[in-house]
Amino acid sequence: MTYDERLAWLRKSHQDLLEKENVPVEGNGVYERYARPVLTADHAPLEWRYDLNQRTNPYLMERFGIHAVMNSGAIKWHGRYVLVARVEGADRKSFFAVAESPNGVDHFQFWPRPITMPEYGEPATNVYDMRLTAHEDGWIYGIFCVERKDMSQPADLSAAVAAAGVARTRDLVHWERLADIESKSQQRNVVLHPEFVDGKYALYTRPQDGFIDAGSGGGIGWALVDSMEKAVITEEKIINVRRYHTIKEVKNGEGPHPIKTPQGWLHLAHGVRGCASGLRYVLYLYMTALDDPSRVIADPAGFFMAPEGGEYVGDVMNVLFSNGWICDPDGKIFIYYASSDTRMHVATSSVDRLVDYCLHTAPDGLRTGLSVEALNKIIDANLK
Ligand code: BGC
Ligand code: BMA
Repeated sequence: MTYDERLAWLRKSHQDLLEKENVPVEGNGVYERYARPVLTADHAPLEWRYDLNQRTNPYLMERFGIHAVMNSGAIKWHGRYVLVARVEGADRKSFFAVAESPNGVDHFQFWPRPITMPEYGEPATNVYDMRLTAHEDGWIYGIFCVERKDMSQPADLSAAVAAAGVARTRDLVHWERLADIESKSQQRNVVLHPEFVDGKYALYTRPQDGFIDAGSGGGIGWALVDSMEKAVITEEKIINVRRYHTIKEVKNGEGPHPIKTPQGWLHLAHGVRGCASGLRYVLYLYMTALDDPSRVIADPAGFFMAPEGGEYVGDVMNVLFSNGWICDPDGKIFIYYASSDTRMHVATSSVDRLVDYCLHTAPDGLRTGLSVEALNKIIDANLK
C-alpha cells in the first residue's frame, strides 16, 4: 500500500469500529451482556498511535503502541455515558483517558487527549483503576491505585508499594491532585461513598499485608475521614469478609461506589481465588443498610458475573474486573466491566432486578451440604 492508501485504510477501519452497533444477548435474567466489547485498544485515536506526517513517518508505522483498555470508572455526565478508562501502552504503563457514548452501549469515542494527572510526592511508576464519585460536596473525585517501586527491597524488581491516590475535578479534564490517602497498610481498591456519613467522608478500603497479598486484611473495609484534601485512615472495620472456599478466598475489593436503592445500598465488588492457572477474578453483589452503609443486609452466594467465552482470553487470563457502573433515573443500570485486563464490556440490568437478585439468592452456607439444601428448596417448590 502507498502511504495515502494506508492512511485511508487506517481511517476507515477506525471509523468502522467506532460506528459498530451493539446488541444485548439474552441470558440468565439477572442482566444482559452486550455482544461486542464497548472500548478496546483499537478505539484509541490514530493521532495517539501514529505520527501522521509522511516526511517523519514514511512507513506510517505505529510510534506508540496502545495495548489494552480496561478497568474504567464510569459516570453520567451532561447526558452522556462517560468512562475514565485505564489505558495501557505497549510499555506496560497505564494512564487515564476519557471516552464517551451517547447511549452507554456503543459509539464510545475517546476525547482527543488522555488525562494529564498531576503527581503527588514521589512520582508514580504506574496508576490504574479509577473509581469516580460525584460527591454531595459538589466535586467529582477520582480515587486510583498509585504504584511505586518498593525501595526497601532494591534487588527485587517486582517489589512494589500500592497506595490510594486522590484527585478531584469539575470537568474531567483538569484534575487537582490531593494527598495520597494515609493508611497503616497498603491500599489498592479504595472507593469514596457519595454521601457524607455522620458529617464525614466515608471510604470503602481494602487493607492488605503486601503488594499482592491481602493476607490478614480480612476483606472490604470501611473508614470515615475528616477531609479528602488529606485523608488519613485511622480506624478501619471490615464489612465484607473473605472466607475459606468461596469466590473471594484470596482477596476482594469494592468495585464502583454503591448505588442507592429504596431497599439499601447496592454494591458491586470483585472476588479472587487462586487456582492452578493463577488468580481468578469474578464479580459479585451485596447490599448494605440505608441508615448504615457499613452494615451488610444481603450477601448472595457466589459470583454474579464470571468470564465467558472470549472474555477468558487476554493479557491476564480469567479476570473480570469492574470499577464503574451507571444508574439512570429510570432505574436502568449499565455495568462496565473489563475482561482479562484487555478490553471493556457492558451488561445492563435494573435496580429492581439486581435488588431482587440480592434479596432472593441464598447466602453462602460455606459447605456443600447447605448448598444442596438451598438447591433442594428450589426444586421442592418447582415439583410441588
Ligand atoms: C498491575 C495491576 C495488578 C497489580 C496486582 C500491578 O502491577 O498493574 O493490574 O492488579 O499489579 O497484581
Ligand atoms: C489487580 C486489579 C486490577 C487487575 C487485576 C488482574 O489486583 O487491581 O488492576 O484487573 O489485578 O490483573
